[in-house]
Parts: sequence; C-alpha cells; structure tokens
Amino acid sequence: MLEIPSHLKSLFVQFDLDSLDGLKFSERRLSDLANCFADPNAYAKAIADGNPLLYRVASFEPRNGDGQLHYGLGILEAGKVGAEYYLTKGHLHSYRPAAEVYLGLRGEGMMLLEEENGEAYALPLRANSVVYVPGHTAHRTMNTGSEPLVYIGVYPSNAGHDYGTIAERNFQQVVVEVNGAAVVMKRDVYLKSLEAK
Ligand code: S6P
Ligand code: ZN
Repeated sequence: MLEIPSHLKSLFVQFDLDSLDGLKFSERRLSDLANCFADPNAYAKAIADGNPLLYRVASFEPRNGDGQLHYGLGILEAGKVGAEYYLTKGHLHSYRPAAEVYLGLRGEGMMLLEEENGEAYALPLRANSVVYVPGHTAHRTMNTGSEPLVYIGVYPSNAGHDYGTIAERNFQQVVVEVNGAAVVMKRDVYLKSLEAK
C-alpha cells in the first residue's frame, strides 16, 4: 500500500465506518438541544429517561485560509422524541454565503433547509446521495431510519457556525412519524395536533 509522508497525512483519511474509535468526536446529547424538539413533554420525559446521545461529529481541518475546505463526519443515532425523529441542532453559517455539500454514507434521513427569505423545504439524505446546501440557508439533519445515519459535510474553512439565529425562531417544519412513515409538516400544525391529544 502507498505510504503517505507524514506532512501529507492530514490530506488523506481512511474511514472504517464499523470502527470509528480512533476519531475525536464532539458529542451532542439531548440536553444540548433544549427547545429544538417541538413536544416539551416528550423532551422532558426523554431527558428523565437517560438524556440519550443524539449525534457525534468528527471535524477535519486540513488547511485554513481563502478557498480552503473543512469537513465533518456526522453520526446521528436513530430514535424519536415523541413522534419527532432525532435531529441535529441546526445552524446557519456565520459567513452567510458559505454553501455546504452533504454526502450520505449510511442510513436513511432527511435535511430541513430554510433560506433567509423564509423558504423552507426538506430533502432526503441517505447512502449514496448528495444534498447541496446553498449559502444563506439554515440546515438541520434528521434520522428517519432504524440505523445510525452517517454523512460527511464539506464546507468552506471560513464558514463558521451560527446556532443562535435559527435557535431563536427554530425551523418552520418538523419531521415526525405518522403511521410508521416519515412526514414533513409545519411546526404549528404538529403543535396543534399535540394539543388535541
Ligand atoms: C458543519 C456541518 C455539519 C454539522 C453537523 C452537526 O457546517 O453542517 O458537520 O456540524 O451535522 O450539526 P450541528 O447543527 O449541531 O452543527
Ligand atoms: Zn453547516
């Protein structure tokens, strides 16, 4: 096998998706996502039941500066809070024009995208699929399957993460299980359906 010189080691990464123990992950548990899920009662119960790990991200920053790229390997566990599938916090990039490419490696999920002009839409993210997140667009990932959703996100090195702006208003849509299927609906419609219960 080709030996990689030590000064080039950051330019090549070999993943073994069945054994990721060597990677340095930052972890997000349910308590790190206060106010992200729509159903407050289901959220409180899931916290009381053990505050599960929702996802882990290993970030790779081989070079910094104009034109350079960073990327992250994300692993989002399968599960739900109430009817709502496990999700990532979601963010805009601090440098708003920065776009991002998501490459699905394993599992079955969706992405919610929300442009600054308010346009909101959902796209599937699964193995062998690519989602392009335009600049100026908030993005959140959901796992709608029964196995971990594994993906890589590639973004400009100067993108930065702005969690606060979208946290203030949350995403307009939710992805919930209805009769065994993943359904995208408006957050207020889902909240009304909870009140009716
Ligand atoms: C970074 C990229 C991903 C997310 C990851 C976790 O720009 O979009 O690597 O960081 O999906 O999501 P979040 O919203 O907690 O950063
Ligand atoms: Zn991003």
